[in-house]
Amino acid sequence: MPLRKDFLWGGATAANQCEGAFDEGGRGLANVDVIPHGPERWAVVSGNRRMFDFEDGYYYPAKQAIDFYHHYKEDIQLFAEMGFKTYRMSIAWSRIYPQGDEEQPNEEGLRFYEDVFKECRKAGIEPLVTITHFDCPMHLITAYGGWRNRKLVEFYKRLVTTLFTRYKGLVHYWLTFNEINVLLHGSFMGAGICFEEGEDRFRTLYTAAHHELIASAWAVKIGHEIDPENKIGCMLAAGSYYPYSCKPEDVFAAQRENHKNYFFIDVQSRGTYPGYALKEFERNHFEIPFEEGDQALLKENTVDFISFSYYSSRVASGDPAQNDGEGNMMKGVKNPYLEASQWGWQIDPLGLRITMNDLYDRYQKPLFIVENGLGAVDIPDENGEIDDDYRIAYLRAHIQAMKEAVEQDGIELLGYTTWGPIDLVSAGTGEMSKRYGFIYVDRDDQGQGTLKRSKKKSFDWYKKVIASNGEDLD
Ligand code: P53
Repeated sequence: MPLRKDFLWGGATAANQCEGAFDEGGRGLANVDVIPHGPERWAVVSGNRRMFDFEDGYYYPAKQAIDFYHHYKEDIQLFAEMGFKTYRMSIAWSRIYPQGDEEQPNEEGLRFYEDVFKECRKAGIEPLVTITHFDCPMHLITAYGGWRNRKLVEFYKRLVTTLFTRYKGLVHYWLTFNEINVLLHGSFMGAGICFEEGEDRFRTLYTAAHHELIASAWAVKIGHEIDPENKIGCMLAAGSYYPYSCKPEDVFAAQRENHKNYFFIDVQSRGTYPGYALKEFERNHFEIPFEEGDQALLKENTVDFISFSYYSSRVASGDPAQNDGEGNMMKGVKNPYLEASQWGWQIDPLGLRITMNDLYDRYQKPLFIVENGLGAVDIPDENGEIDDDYRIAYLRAHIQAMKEAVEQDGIELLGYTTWGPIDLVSAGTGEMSKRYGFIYVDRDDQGQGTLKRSKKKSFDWYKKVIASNGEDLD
C-alpha cells in the first residue's frame, strides 16, 4: 500500500522559535523568552541556572525570532505554494492567558491564532496545533513553581477549554505537549522548573511528569467532548536506542534507555503507569501524587494517535564509562557506522523505519511524524541562491525509509511534517545559523538582518515530492 491519498504533508514550527512579538498583542512573558543565546543557554534550559527575567549582556533570540507574528500571511502563502496539506504550529500560552491564571482569556491573542487558522484554511491547509511547545507563562513559574505544582493542571484545562471552544471546526488535529519526555532533561523548557538547592530532583521531575500526563488526559477528554471530530495526539522526542553491541548488558542498557522515553507514551497511549516505572519509583522512594479520579481519567482518555520527532537514532552501552554524553538532549554513545551533521547529530534514515516499527508494535495506533530534518549552515552564492543539496539528500533518504515502513511493514501513518520549513531559531542552541528551511530568512545569530524570505533549491524539490504524494523523490 502506498501512502494514503489524504496523507498530510507539511512542515512544523513552534511559536517561541518563529513568532517573536513577545510584548505585543497583550502577550505575557514566558519561560522561552528568557532563554538566552550563548554558552549559558543549556544551564538555563535544564533548570540549573536561574534566569527569570532578561539580564544585561545577553541576547534573547525568541523576542523577535523571525517575526512570524507580522509575516504569517506571506509565510503561509509560501507553504501553500509548496502544496502543504498541513501546517504544524504551536500556541503561545501567554498570548491566550498572559499570566496563566486569569479567569478570562486575552481576546487579541485568540484573534491572532484565529486569523492564522483562517489563512491556512483559505490555502487548503489543515492546521495541526501543538497546545504547548516548551512554553509556560512566567507568572506560573514565579508564583507556582511551574509543573511541580498541581495547580498548573487547572490552568492548562482552562487553556484547552478556551482553545477547543474557540477553534471548533477550524482545527481538528491537536498535540498536547511537545516532546513530553524532554522535561527530564530540559526541565525549565519542558516544565517551567528551575531546581532549588538540594531539591530531590527525581521527585520533582516525576511529579511534574504526572501533572503533565494528567493535563494531557484532560485535554483528550475535553477535546473529545467539545468536538468528537477532534483527533488528539501525544508527542515523543523519538529515535530508538540501539545496543552498542550484542553483549546482553548493552542490549539491556538500550532497553532501559528506551523505557525512559516510552514511559510517557505508555501512560498517554495505554492509560496506565508501566510496571518498570512503578518499580523505579519504589527504588527512589517516590509515590505518584495520585488524586482521586486520576487513574480512571488516564485510563479513559488515551490519545488517538502517536506523533513524534525523529532526527537520529541513539546508542546505549552497558559500560558506564562509555555513557559520557555531554549533558545535552541527544546524549549517548557515538555510533561508528553513521555520519553526523555539522552539529554532530548522527544521520540514520533506516533508524526512522526502525523507530516507526518500534512505536507501532508497541501502541498499535496511527503514527504521525511531526518533525524531521537537517540543521545546516546555508551559504548563499553570489546570486543569493542556496543550493541545499545536503538537505534534499537527508530528507529524500528519510522519506524513502518512511515509505518503506508504510509500504513494506504495514504501518499506519497519518502524515509527515518537516521541522522548520522556514528557517527559525534553534531550540537547542538559540542560533539562526542552524537552518532547517526550504525558505531562507535573512537573520543572523545576533539578530541582524532584513528578515527577508527567499526560496532555497529544496523548495521546489519538496513541492514536487508533495505533488507526487512521495513518488517523485529525485
Ligand atoms: P534544534 C533536542 C533533541 C531532539 C529534539 O532542534 C529537540 C531537541 C531540542 O533541541 O527538539 C525538537 O532546534 C523540538 C524543536 C527543535 C527541534 O527538535 O536544537 O521539538 O523545538 O527546534 C530541532 O536543532
